[in-house]
Amino acid sequence: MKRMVIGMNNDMIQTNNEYGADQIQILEGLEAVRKRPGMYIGSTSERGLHHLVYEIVDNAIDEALAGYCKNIIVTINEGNSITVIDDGRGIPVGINHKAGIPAVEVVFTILHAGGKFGGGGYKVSGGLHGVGASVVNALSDWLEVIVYSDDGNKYMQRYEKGKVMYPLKKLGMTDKTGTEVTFKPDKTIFTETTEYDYNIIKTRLREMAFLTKGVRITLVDKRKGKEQERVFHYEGGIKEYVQYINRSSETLYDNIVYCEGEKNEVYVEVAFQHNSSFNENCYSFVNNITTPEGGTHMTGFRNALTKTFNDYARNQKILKEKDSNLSGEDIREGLAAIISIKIKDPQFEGQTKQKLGNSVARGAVESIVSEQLTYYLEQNPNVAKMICEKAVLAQRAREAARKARETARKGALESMSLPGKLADCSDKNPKNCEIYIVEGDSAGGSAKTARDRATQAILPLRGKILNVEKSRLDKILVNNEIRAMITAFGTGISEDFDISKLRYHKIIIMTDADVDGAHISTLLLTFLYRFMPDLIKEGYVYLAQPPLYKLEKNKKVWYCYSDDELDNVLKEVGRDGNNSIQRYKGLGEMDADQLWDTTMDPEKRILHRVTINDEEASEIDVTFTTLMGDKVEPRREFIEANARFVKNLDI
Ligand code: 1YM
Repeated sequence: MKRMVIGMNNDMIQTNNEYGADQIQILEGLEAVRKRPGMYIGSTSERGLHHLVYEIVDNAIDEALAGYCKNIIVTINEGNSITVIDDGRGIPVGINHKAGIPAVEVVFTILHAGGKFGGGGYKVSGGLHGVGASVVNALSDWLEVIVYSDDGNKYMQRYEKGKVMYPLKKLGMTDKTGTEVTFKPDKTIFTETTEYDYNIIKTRLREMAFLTKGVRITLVDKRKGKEQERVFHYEGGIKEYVQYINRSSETLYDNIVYCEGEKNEVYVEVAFQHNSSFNENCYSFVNNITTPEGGTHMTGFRNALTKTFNDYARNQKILKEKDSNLSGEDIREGLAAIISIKIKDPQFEGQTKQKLGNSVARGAVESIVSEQLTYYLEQNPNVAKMICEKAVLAQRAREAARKARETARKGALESMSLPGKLADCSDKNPKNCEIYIVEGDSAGGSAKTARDRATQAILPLRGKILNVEKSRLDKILVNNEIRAMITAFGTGISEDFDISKLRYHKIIIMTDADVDGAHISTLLLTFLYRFMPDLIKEGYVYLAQPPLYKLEKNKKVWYCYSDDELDNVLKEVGRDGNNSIQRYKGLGEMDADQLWDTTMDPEKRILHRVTINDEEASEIDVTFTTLMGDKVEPRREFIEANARFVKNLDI
């Protein structure tokens, strides 16, 4: 088929673009993508649906990294199509020699390599030369691209299910440059949902903006009733990211330590700042993609940190000759850090391909951070001293915790001696067993009577448990309520944690539906999240849902778990004088039978599984810090903003 030649001649493309439209490797047709979408975007669930947006935004971000694009606008349109606009150079419109079609058409219709989708079909690198655009096109009901070309013309092409509808056409003149892509995901591919979630896109765009300093990303929701808009623009890049992570924490010092450099073709950027908490919040990225399992870049950073601070502490005599070295963990106590590297051919390892394997990254990060941090500490002795002093305290606490654990190991924490308050179940197969953590002795008593003794264990907790956001491990380990839980679970804690020893495959938190109950649930979840995160990640933790109301009429009983439900039942049975409505204030108001019927009977009860999404880990971390940490103002703001979910929490 003969193709129309439009716009610039080919020589111009060759000289204007280092990349050159020619070099795109043509591999296979888009049909392959439609047949096996999971291979290209991971899944066709809500996650895959959102992935389409990131693929197109990645191309605009690449243009920003190349220094040509300053603004990106992402719009969720009515009907859930997405528009992404950038003000870069515009995708080249000249003819690609090999394919005989305009480069922009190649970008959208020919599946090409670039290292993006390697090993097992996982995405392994940031948008390189529009690699993902053809995948988005293949999985869209329709897609339209408009190029505002620097030849003064506007060009457009439309595709349906990946197929070209007409040759690239000139739309007239323009005085701006850039690319505009609008696509509507194909609902025959995304069978679960085609509805976009503003908050999911917002979180990712914020992250992209932090990682690409200077770029201005606007998110607009135009859907009826959901109209809103946000702008993300950080001149400070990852330095501002660290500030953002620490926004709810007391920081140990004002500065944000920043290192940047390039070595062996690895571009490295690191920023960090300590806060007064005991948690480590380090997030690493490779080519703007998060690596939740870390890898060589993370190892390089940790090595540099440990070595540099130990050297400094020895030189300054903060560590005496007889003192042992600070451990990496001691130095990272309260650390918030971002490690972001750019590397040509990233290799990912591990089951989920989320761990960087290139050893060149370890050396590059280690050497750049060691060198620049050594200099920084010399220039900023006050900051250096604060970090060292905190690390020394952490070292002492770690030593105390080790002793506490050792004593405990001989005593209460040894799984042989279960806590006295625990009413254990008789079945010993963890798969069949569940443990109810119950607030208060009286509810605990009812639960013990109500339970199925074979499979349900009850552990009553007295009063509020220790707030682990405000204590180190040594303190935590001597707290009776916490020890009782650790012993009952059987898994041990922190470094000793071993999930294979878990004695119950359901850990069910059952608290009153009131202020104190919500607070206790949050304290318990904070403890589990900080010290036994795998329990949550593996899906073993649940929240029980006791009813809010009991409605009686003509000797019939209804339990209602929300105001809406009560309303519905009342509509059904009629609102008249024969109704008696009881509002439950606590679990203690129910007798054993009622507790069983409403909250514990596996056939009828409502359980909410507690989950963590890796991509949102940094948000969850801040949520716990906000709810349980030192600063009051962010807590008030958070609770106001999330009133629907935590309206019962006290501040
Ligand atoms: C809304 C999505 O795709 N922007 C975009 C893409 C490209 C360029 C500029 C670009 C790249 C290069 C040269 C180069 C792409 N071009 C190609 C290819 N926004 C969006 N903005 N000139 C323009 O990489 O050298 C692929 S992506 F292959 F045609 F050059």
